Amino acid sequence: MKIVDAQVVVTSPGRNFVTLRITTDEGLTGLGDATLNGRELAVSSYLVDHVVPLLIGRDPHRIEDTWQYLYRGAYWRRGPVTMAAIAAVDVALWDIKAKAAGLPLYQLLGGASRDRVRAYGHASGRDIPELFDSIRARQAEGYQAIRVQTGVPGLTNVYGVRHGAAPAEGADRHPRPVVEDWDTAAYLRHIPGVLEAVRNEFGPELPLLHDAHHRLTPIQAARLGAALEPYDLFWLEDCTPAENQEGLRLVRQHTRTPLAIGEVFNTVFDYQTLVNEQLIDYVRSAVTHFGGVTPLRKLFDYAAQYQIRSAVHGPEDISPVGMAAAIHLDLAIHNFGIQEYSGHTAATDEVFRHAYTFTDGHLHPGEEPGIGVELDDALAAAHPYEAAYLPVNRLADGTVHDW
Ligand code: GCO
Ligand code: MG
Repeated sequence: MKIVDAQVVVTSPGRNFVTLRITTDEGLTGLGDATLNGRELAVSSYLVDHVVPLLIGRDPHRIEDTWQYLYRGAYWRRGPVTMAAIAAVDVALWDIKAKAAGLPLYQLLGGASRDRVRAYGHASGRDIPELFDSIRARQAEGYQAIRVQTGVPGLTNVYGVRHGAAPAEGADRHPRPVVEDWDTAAYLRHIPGVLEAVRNEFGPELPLLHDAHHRLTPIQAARLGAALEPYDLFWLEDCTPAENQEGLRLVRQHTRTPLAIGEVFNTVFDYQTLVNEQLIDYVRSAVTHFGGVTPLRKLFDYAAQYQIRSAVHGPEDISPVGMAAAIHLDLAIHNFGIQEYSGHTAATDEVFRHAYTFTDGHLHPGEEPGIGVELDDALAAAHPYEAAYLPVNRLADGTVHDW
């Protein structure tokens, strides 16, 4: 079998998605997600200008070899644009291989290690009553694990909380990033009381997660983790930016709140100290941003030696193609932890018809050969790209802060 064509489709059914479709001489096609929120066209160009010409004529079955060829062959390593592009190729080739075998992808990854995959959903509110309503709404949808985010008195915008028409955490369709405000001291004063109120209202059994979205220093994160211990979080996520992996030693020394990190990481090297020294409990990378199923499987196997579990990033900016690949992997690996899942708009689900299902708070990839996603080109074309950027944070004195 040979690759005869590869196309990049950029579509925006509510938000921008970048998809690679690889076609073989036997008529099999495979899809891969290359969406990088706010930098979509850079990945599209990387693929169209630099990768697609190299794919033509290659044997689609040689997934590991193609991965190494694209990673090592570029000379310039790592980085989100490169790794999202390689991820799209990797997933498209797995899709083709699984279709050629007539099997759903999870069967090629070793078969199911569980019957279904537990997902967590997002609840948020400007204040506690609104947050309670949001948690109840997620429970009504079936979610059995919930991430809680809340407004902070004195701040207009907080990560994960919707204000009017503005999206809670997505890239907004603006030609420039929207500016939001931030005050770490106000957040640290407010958030333990919120988690206490939620725990008291919803009881001891509901798994609760919280995302600090890279906004704290290690000592602030250490203090927050300790303050949240009585409320028994499933995890505290991205408590501090982790490019400086050693910073997590300080956090870990001071709290037994489980820690999850890694949605912005794109290679195993970003995790080495975190994993070797057991400084975290969950690895958060997405198939889409980590170079695909091939390297993410290796990361999970590495993490398993340290009893660290998976928690694949799954916000709305991972397309249904990236989500499907994640669910196949989740079903197959032994050290699965949890899968983030917020669903997509109805328009997105029409553009990307998928076999995976969400029932009683759990996902299943379905039994269609491949990853089980089809892209409707005509519908995709009806939703052209629109520039959209994630917000930036500024402190009261104007200093840029992590968003
Ligand atoms: C999460 C994340 C996301 C990011 C988004 C940025 O935990 O799901 O923090 O919502 O903010 O992926 O594009
Ligand atoms: Mg996050």
